[in-house]
Amino acid sequence: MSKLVDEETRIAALGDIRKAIEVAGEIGELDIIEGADPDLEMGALYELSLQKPVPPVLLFRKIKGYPDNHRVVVNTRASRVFNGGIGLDLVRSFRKGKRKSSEPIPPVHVETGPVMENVLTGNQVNILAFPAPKWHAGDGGQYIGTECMVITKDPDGDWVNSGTYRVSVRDERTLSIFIEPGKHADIIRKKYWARGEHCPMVISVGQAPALGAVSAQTFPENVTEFAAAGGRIGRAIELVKGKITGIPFPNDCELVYEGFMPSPEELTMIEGPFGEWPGYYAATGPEPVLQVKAIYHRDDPIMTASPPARPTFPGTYFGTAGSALMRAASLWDELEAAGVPGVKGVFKMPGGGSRFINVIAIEQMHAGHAKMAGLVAIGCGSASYLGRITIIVDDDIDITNPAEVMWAVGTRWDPKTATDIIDGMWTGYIDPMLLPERREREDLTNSRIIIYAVRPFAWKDSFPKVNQIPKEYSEEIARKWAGKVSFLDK
Ligand SMILES: Cc1cc2nc3c(=O)[nH]c(=O)nc-3n(C[C@H](O)[C@H](O)[C@H](O)COP(=O)(O)O)c2cc1C
Ligand SMILES: [Mn+2]
Repeated sequence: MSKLVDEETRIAALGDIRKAIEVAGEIGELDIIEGADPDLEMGALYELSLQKPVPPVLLFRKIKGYPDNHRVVVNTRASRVFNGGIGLDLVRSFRKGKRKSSEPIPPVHVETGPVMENVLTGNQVNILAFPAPKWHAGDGGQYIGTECMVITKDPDGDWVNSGTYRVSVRDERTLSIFIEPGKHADIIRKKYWARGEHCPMVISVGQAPALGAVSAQTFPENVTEFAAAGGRIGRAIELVKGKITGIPFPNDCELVYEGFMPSPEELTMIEGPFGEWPGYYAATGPEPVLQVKAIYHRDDPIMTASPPARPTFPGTYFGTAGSALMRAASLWDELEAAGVPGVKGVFKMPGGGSRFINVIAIEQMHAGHAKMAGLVAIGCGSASYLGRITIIVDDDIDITNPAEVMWAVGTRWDPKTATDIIDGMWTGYIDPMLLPERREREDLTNSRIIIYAVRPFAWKDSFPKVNQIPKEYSEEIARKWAGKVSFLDK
């Protein structure tokens, strides 16, 4: 982890967006940008920042056309406030059992909080008053929600779910939300619709980094993301209830919308297209909308944003806002929970974003071990949606280095005998390779390949030895010849 920020400060920043921005300033990782145009200019500046492997926090204020103190912040979670480098240690630090306080802490209900500084209802509701950037030229709308929380409550129980799903502005009182079929808010909203009711919903578009993180992460059904966030910051998230729907939301959110979502039979609007993280415009079509009945906001709200960019920018190697790293950690947790032994590392290959290319290093223990890891990886909860390639390698491979992974594929993989291709897996509309006939039939499935690039277990001990000067000897020789052989000093 970064040596710049101590653990206590980091946890405080994780629980408070304003603190996170302050810390970014203190360590020289904050750029305050005044006067940028929300129509494409902010998006271009953001994408430029992703050329840095660990991008700085960009805080936009005095946004053209909006009140000076309505601010937008990007890169908070991807910044050096939370990430010190780009190795496997970072993945480890995101893992469940490896955190200081990994036990969930249930949220508590309180009467009020800063989010109630302004309560707007009835004719006061005007979504257009808040800066909603058009991030990319091809976008069919202004997207106010990219690092947001869409909060719904199971009508059959206590489960309150928070998921990040993109949100765009339709008009003064209407928001579009794109929720892939099968995501938790989709499962919950359908329960209301089956009863002939509109789905009550709350959307926060500015909140603590910990809340953004858990909302983008896949937890099992019936698990409340707020409890997971509480565990990470070591204190209960404080919730207030929406005055119209009773749906709870954190009391220090920056800007919150509350309303109802009628069923698609009753009302839809065209959503998208939107420049998506795989690097394309794939999903667009009629989607249900949120009819906003109330807005709550702090006096000088900060909208958190994490607009998608193609996963070839260095800043996205952990996925936009750190998702690749987080999803690698979740996959690692789930492999172990499923009983796969000897997992030494899990990483997401640069270029594949947070989902397309999994790489798993194992210390092979028995026949069929690699297959066990591969099949669990493509089927488990956190990696099932929208995958493509899973590569299993031996643990002598540095899986954070794509050249090493490709070396294993090139030299330890027999395509004919060491491959599984499995069809009918869960994908979504944003998959650019969703086959056209499947897209038309709403058959949101794709196929996966598992590449077993490991020394075959049965003859691994007689597998050709690796040709490399041992690291210790190499270092010893480098020391010995330093100052005498010029390339060694360069
Ligand atoms: C920046 C960002 C944007 C996202 N946008 C969407 C989206 O528009 N639609 C969607 O279904 N999932 C989106 N996701 C993925 C979901 O947040 C993720 O699958 C999460 O697990 C959803 O919560 P749930 O598991 O409670 O359904 C996004 C993730 C991130 C990090
Ligand atoms: Mn969930």
